Amino acid sequence: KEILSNGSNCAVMRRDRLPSTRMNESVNLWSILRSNIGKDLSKVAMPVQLNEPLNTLQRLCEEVEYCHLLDTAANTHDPHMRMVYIAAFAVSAYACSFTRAGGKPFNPILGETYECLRQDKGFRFIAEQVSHHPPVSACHCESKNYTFWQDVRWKNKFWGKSMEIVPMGVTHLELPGFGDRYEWSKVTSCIHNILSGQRWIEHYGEMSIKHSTTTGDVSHCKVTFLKSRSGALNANEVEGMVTDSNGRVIHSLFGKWNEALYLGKPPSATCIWRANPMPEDHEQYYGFTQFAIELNELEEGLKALLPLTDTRFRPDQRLLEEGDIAGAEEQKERIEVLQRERRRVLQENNMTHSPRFFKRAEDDSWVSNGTYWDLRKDPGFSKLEIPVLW
Ligand code: PIF
Repeated sequence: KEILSNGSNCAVMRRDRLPSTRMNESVNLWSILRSNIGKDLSKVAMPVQLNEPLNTLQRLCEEVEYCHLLDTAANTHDPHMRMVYIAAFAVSAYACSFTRAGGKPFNPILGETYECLRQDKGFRFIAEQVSHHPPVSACHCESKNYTFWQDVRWKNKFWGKSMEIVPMGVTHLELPGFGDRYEWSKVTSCIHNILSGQRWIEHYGEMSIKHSTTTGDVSHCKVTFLKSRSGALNANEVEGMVTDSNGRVIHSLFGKWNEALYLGKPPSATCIWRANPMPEDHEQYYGFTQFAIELNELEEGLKALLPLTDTRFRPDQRLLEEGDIAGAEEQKERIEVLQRERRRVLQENNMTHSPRFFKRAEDDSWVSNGTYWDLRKDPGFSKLEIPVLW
């Protein structure tokens, strides 16, 4: 186990296992879906048993697991090679989903926050649930080499045997060293066999990564996530093309979003990114990667530093992590009632909720208001008035 500092100047050992395995699901999802036909499923409270012990804010943090690709990009002078690393990073965000079709993340409570400070990886990440209906999660991740931010909202389409998740929102990245800005959007995800059989996840569609600098457009990368033909060997394949400002192809990429991405053409291709090996017994532990296992860990030194709105303090998610399904369900319902109560009070007073750490940008996206880490340092969240969410 690696020994790391968590920002409180105390060394921590990161856990390599969740406290409890996943219990067998005994939910009749069909009866829930059947009684909600035509309804927006994000407005239906689902049984906690369908969840994994992580929430959408933490799922956004998982997208930066392979941030070393951004560090490499930030140290690469050739703009087209920089784009290759950015494309690999954008693809790598999907790797963890391969083993995760079995459960859905917790839907964060409005105002719930999550921080992840990884000095070993050189970044600090914050996220906040900025809207409840529709659910919108915003995040901001910074390091000396890059700034990464996005807000995510999903549209669900239930097709009977499968469910399509269509993401909305733009992912942004800046490399201050070069004055580079990149923007892309996510592809469609589909959970197959939603009601019976082995669930599996597929991603398909085109991701267009636009690169711009203050001097104008420099390059572009189109990454295609291929739909698998049934029984074919092409599952999870991706193909990419980096083009210059004249549309000329400079680099080609190929690989699988769950395994690796290569630059060039076989057989003389170079591996740009490879997914980390999975922990032993991961099937019993929600299919979590090592990075995912660490996300909800509440180390001793961290407790006093976090705002009480941090996901790590959310009791239903913690109880599920510990294997107490009945306790988790009871808490989930209690917390949802509290949230409805707060919503009612706001409505009665003709007020709307304002996120604490994010603000609307001109293009309607959510960006950090830059206050989180300053407040954490001085006066410290324990000295501030923090809303009680649970
Ligand atoms: C509750 O969220 P759930 C509902 O929003 C409910 O309307 C609300 O009450 P209110 C509760 O307070 C909420 O807790 C429902 C929904 C949430 C998402 C978006 O957690 C991410 O009970 C979806 O869940 C990603 O879930 C899915 O939406 C990736 O979290 C797999 O729609 C869904 C998911 C559909 C089920 C998929 C099952 C896969 C195994 O009174 O305030 O309205």
